[in-house]
Amino acid sequence: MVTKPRLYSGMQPSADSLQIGNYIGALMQWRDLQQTYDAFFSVVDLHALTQPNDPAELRAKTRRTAAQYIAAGIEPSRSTLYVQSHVRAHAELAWILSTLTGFGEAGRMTQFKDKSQRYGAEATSVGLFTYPVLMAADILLYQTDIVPVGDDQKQHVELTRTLAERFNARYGETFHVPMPVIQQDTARIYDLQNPTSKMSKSAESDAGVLWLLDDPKVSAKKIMRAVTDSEGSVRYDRENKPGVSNLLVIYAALTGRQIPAIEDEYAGRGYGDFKKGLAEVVVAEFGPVRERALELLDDPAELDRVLATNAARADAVADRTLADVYDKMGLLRRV
Ligand code: AQP
Repeated sequence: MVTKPRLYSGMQPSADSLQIGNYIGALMQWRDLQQTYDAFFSVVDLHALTQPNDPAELRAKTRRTAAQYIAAGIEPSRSTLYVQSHVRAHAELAWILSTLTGFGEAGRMTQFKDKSQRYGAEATSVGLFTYPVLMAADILLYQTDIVPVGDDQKQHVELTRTLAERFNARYGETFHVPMPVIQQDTARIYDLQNPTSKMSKSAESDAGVLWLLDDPKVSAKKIMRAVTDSEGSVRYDRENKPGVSNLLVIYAALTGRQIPAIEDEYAGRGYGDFKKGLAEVVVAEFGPVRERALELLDDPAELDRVLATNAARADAVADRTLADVYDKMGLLRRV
């Protein structure tokens, strides 16, 4: 049997719904990649704890995120789709790796610098500081070959590689050293009201975010109200026409068409027509995803069962790696 190369990726359950950036930038690619990779897709709830959470809400968001993975086409019988905290080895390996990470090394992570500045010293936890070490554990537990990530996570994958190489050099060949696969810039989606900022689950205003679980009428309304410019021509120019360019990128990503072909179709027509066309595309794509996600959420016991089966599959791989790590480091085996 030829074994497929392994892939690891995840998203935080930080909102009730995923947004179209998560769909285009991650889920659509995961859906394709699961055909050729032995894929592990996690709902990274332990990472979500680096921000304040209401316990009942976190539980609900975790289920909702998993349901949206499945509704978007991640097949839990093909890929290992699980909740991070269900696999205890993540937290255990994170501790081990933290003993190999330099304090200064962790302090150089730009995402920590950005986020800690945003939250302020009082709201910045040690967990936020060690977040990249937990991410390294996520990846290394599965002997991962590739990690598809956004540009902002590249530095964390570099740290993961460094830690794997350091461990291997100190204790002998143990970890596979993973490669980041950086999502292309064209897959980056911006806020509809503020088209120079990345669309984000934690955006301050809802008006610029297209949620996967939005009612279709709401999605259409948000698109009709998206910020454009006064030129009136449907033309891609990221620098001078960020709003229209963003809408073109969404249109192209969801239809698989090239941007110039879409520009041609709407040449000489106004933004109203273009937005109406895009709203139809978005509603046609999200409608079935939303319906399927809501169906899955209607039967939480069945969803939990699927997640448990997948967690057991993840456990089997993760436990093997962790046992090897403990052994190599000289931790006494329990008999
Ligand atoms: N706007 C975006 N365009 C393209 N891809 C995006 N992703 C997120 N936003 C966009 C991709 O979705 C995955 C989600 O990763 P995450 O949940 O760990 O956090 P994130 O990247 O920080 O996403 P959000 O939506 O902005 O969440 P919050 O607000 O919680 O921080 C990643 O693969 C990411 O590249």
